Formats: sequence, C-alpha cells, structure tokens
Amino acid sequence: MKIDVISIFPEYLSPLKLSLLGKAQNAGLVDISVHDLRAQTNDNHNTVDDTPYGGGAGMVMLPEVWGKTIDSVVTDGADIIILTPAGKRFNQKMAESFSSSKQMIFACGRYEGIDDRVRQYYSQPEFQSRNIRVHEVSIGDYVLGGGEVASMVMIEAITRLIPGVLGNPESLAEESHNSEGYLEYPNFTKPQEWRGISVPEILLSGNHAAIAKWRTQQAGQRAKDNL
Ligand code: 6GU
Repeated sequence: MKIDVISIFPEYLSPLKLSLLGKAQNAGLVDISVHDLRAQTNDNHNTVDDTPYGGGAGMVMLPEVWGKTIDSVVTDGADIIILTPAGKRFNQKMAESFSSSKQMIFACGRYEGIDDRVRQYYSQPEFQSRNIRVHEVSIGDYVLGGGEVASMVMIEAITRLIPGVLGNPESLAEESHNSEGYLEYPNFTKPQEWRGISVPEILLSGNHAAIAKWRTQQAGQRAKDNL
C-alpha cells in the first residue's frame, strides 16, 4: 500500500517511522511519504489559508494548494481521506475495508478545515471512473487541532490488517474478538498473586468450557459497564 500524508507540519508525523510501521516499510509492505503542503505555495509568506466567504470565525485552507499537492501524488484506485471532526466516524469495519486499498492519501486539515471544493473536485466522474474515492473521516466525538494525529490513528489501525505486517497473524484470526476487533474479557498472566490480588480460580482450572463461559459472562458485564 502506498500512503501519502499531506500536512503543514510534516515533522508531526515522524512517529510513522517507528515500531511496527517502520518494520512494515523496511519489508516493502507499505510505502509512506509525508508531504509538506507549503511546498506547493508560491507567495513569500507560503500562505495556506484565508478568511471564510460568508464571514465567521477562523480561517479556511486554500483549495489550490491542496489541489496541486493531491494532483502530484494521486493515482488510479486511490482513497483520499479528508480528516475532519465533521466526517464519518472511523471504526474497525472501515479499517478493514481500507486495508486492501492501493493508495491512501491523508489530507490533514488545520484551522476551520479545507475549502469544500477540494472534496467536490475529486468526487467528480473523471475521478470516479479512475476508482478514486473521497472520504471525510473523523476519529471520534472531540475536536483536535488538526488531522495529523487522526491520520496516524487511522494508519496504525489500517496497516496492521495488511497481510504480513503483524508478526503474529493468530492475534488477528483468534476467536472471542468482538466486532471492533479486540478481546472483550479481562486478561491475566504471571504471577498468580500480585499485590494481594489473585487471578480468578477458574482460569487455573484447565476446564476450557467453563473458562469460555466465564469469559463470555465477563465480556457481557464489561459491555454493560461501558454504556
Ligand atoms: Cl479527523 N480532525 C480534527 N481536527 N478533529 C477531530 C478529528 C479529525 N476526529 C475527531 N476529532
């Protein structure tokens, strides 16, 4: 998968070189490039924003600088992600569907967002016929200063689903994961007693049917508690 992240703070995305993602890049499974939006500005101040038509607070990012940058990276089959708190909520299902994408382009907006004509432009039939799709995505119900951290959340969730990226594929395939992809029941390891708290006896019983039943019950309790 080719991943292009566009931001006015490219250094903000340096964690993408680390850990699992660093290894996945070295193994040739993903190819991540970070692009500085200001590289496509022409004026002395490297302007990327201006005041909104119709008035109101804040600044809006200019369409032309985004258009030039996206034009320079987009290829057939790309998914263009516009990161905005007004977007569709990201979840595990979306991560799974994006994990087979050829190219993901992350447009990290700052200020009050990106001129909506960027979304409109790349949604037109000439791009649709090249299998290029635009998605406005949010990672949750809170407001961040910009899309950079949100893009890293999405990249981590998506790339770990690409075959070969995870060291241990069993941890993806294992049962007892819920629809969001995580173990629902509480987990314990050594020692059997820690700071006066013991591991539940049932987990030491060797009775696999009873353990499975206990875990299902615990998962149900947790689901209720988290409502
Ligand atoms: Cl994608 N961007 C911003 N600025 N805030 C957010 C978000 C994205 N998702 C949740 N909050």
